[in-house]
Amino acid sequence: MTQATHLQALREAILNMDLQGIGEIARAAMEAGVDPREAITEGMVPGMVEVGQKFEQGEYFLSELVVAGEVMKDGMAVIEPYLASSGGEDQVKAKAIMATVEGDYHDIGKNIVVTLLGVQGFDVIDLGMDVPAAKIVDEARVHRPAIIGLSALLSTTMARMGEVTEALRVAGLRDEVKVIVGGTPVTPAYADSIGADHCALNAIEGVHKCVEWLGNGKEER
Ligand code: B12
Repeated sequence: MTQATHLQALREAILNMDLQGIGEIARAAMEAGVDPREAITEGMVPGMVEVGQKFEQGEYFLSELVVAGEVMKDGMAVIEPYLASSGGEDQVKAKAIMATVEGDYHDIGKNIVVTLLGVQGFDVIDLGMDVPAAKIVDEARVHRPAIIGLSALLSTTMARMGEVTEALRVAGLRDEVKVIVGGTPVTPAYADSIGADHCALNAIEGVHKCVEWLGNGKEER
């Protein structure tokens, strides 16, 4: 099997909601030496994008979204240990808080970012999904992270990101953290409008930005 065939098999496992097969497909890809980051971003993520398109077209329903989400999580469970052993570049040492904003139950993308930040040496405090702005501020007060990462997948919940940056400002914490936002509806223009520091194109680009920030003076707190 070629690298491309493994990536295709991963994509199809998500698209066909192959809950039984994903473990074996992901294991086979890892054992064949497929790069774990590519297995996620070039294999499973495009599968999820297609699932979303089928949902939009009325071909898939909510039950399919749920199962596809489970397949993705099972695939991630197999791939994650390989990410850890493939190592980061220059390991950074800093705290990062990650959360999916209030009202939003999409956590697959956020979990990928949590994993990749961990691989890069960040001490990640994962607050989970459906997290109110006040909770994020409380945790920031306790942990004093260098970075706060926010995820939103719904155009309706994206607005909650602005509540977080505002609450951080009111709490006097905004100037001591970098805020990075991501998720499909989030645009650089929106990120600018709420005073976020960066809008991630995807998990890998976002994590690179976090590493770059640390190299540019945001030291461990
Ligand atoms: C799986 C899924 C679900 C699952 C979520 C399971 C879970 N545990 O996450 C379930 C079934 C729960 C679900 C529910 C709903 N969903 Co849904 N869902 C999806 C789907 C198919 C895939 C999302 C996903 O996981 N993608 C894969 C991951 C890896 O991609 P990602 O999240 O974008 O993350 C990547 C980047 O964006 C980035 N990233 C993300 N966040 C962050 C943050 C930072 C800091 C950084 C650096 C990077 C980063 O990194 C990731 C990797 O590169 C999308 C379709 C789509 N194409 O996005 C719809 C989609 C997001 N859902 C949608 C809808 C409408 C719903 C529901 C309202 C459906 C309903 N009628 O009830 C509910 C809402 C529930 C709620 N309150 O949140 C719409 C949203 C439309 C909109 N613009 O608002 C979409 C776009 C489907 C569609 N095309 O209509 N959903």
